[in-house]
Amino acid sequence: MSQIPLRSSQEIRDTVQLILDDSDFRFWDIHTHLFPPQASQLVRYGIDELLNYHYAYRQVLGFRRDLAPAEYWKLDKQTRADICWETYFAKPESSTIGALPVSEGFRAISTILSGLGLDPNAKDLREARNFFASVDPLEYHDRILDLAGISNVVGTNNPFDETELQFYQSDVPWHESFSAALRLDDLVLNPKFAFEFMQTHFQIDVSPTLSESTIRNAREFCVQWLTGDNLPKVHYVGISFPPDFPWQSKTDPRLMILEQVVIPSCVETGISLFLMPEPVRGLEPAMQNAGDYVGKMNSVEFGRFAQRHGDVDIWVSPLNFSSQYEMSALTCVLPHVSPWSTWWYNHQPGLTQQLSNMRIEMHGENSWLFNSDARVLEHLFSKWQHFKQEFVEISAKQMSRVADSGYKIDEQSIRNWIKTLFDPRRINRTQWDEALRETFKMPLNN
Ligand code: HDL
Ligand code: ZN
Repeated sequence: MSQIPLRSSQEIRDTVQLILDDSDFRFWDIHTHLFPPQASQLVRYGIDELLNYHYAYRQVLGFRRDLAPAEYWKLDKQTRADICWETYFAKPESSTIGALPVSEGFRAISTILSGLGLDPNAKDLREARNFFASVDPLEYHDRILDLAGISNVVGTNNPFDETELQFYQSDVPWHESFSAALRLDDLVLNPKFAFEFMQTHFQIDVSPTLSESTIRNAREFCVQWLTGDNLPKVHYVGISFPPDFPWQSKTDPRLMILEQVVIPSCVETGISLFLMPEPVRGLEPAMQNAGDYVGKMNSVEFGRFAQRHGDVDIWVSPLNFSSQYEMSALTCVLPHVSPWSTWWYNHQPGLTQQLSNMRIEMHGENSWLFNSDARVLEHLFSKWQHFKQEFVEISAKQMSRVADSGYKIDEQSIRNWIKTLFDPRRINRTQWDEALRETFKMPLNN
């Protein structure tokens, strides 16, 4: 690999592009909502899924005000997809109204179709539907991972979901690309439901009074899910929180469960915690999955909460863009807290640029820059493809600045830097500490 110093920003940009285009260079997608192709009842792919995803229909319902949501939902899935297509892709002749697939949600669909050799300019969905009807789910899964340049996919695995649980308790094998994240929103935010579920489905003795035995049994339940056989390797516990989550009210059952059940299970197993504050769930039920809004958390209270838990690695991804700045500041203060990627409303190229530059400039490598959050398989491809387009610009700019300062940048150092930013061992403290000890020879306290 070349160690000749790169000088011009064009040379640096070309080198970054070369590294990202290298087919041996594969990313881990560390937060998705995907399931292995074998779990057929949970897998979503194809044009009708894409056009019925909330990124797409929320826009149709915003632009096509002639369609009331209540009427829209009475239509079947294919008709809804056809409406989407007609509005954004089919370019009706003799019309002076011209919506384009310019938003991130629709550009993604154009990228996906082009990447699969289908025509995003087609007049209707016949060709696309025929194609998706003919794919073999297993082969297709691998094809999408190849297109996306992804080697490994981390799912989101909720033991309190009946359909998911059926799969976890079955003998159906997992695809080798998958590993897991334990999703515990129900346990923390809706303990009444979670405890009933634990009693009914696992015969575990737990009660809403949060007695000592309840805490102990719930903790055992978590440890069992983090280390047992139901899931492939679990990398972290994921939880989303409303903006007004009581980070300081020690008598609030939700905080008690988080601090007395979930966090001790993470500490015991050496598994990280991934927190997603600020969604306001179901503000507009008529919008279905697009009906969640965003609020603003109290970052100081969150910081004090995180400060109390230096024994667990905390990754945090607030939904409110403005809170991202506060989380970057927090990682400068609390080294066990790191900002993590973005989701939902922040998954836009302009915001990715802004946020990634801020993070790199403020705290170098101490964040995780991207995950897809894909629920429909093809989003893995469009989101990574679009991210990489932005990342070339981001890293070329940052590397050029370092080169301008007099520090020598070559292909190897850029490659190592990108690999470090996306090194999956970073998700887990124990693994990462080991990797760092192997690399840096300075004596450290164990
Ligand atoms: O709660 C989460 O994990 C989020 O990432 C949501 O799933 C996400 O915003 C979503 O609904 N994406 O489609
Ligand atoms: Zn998610």
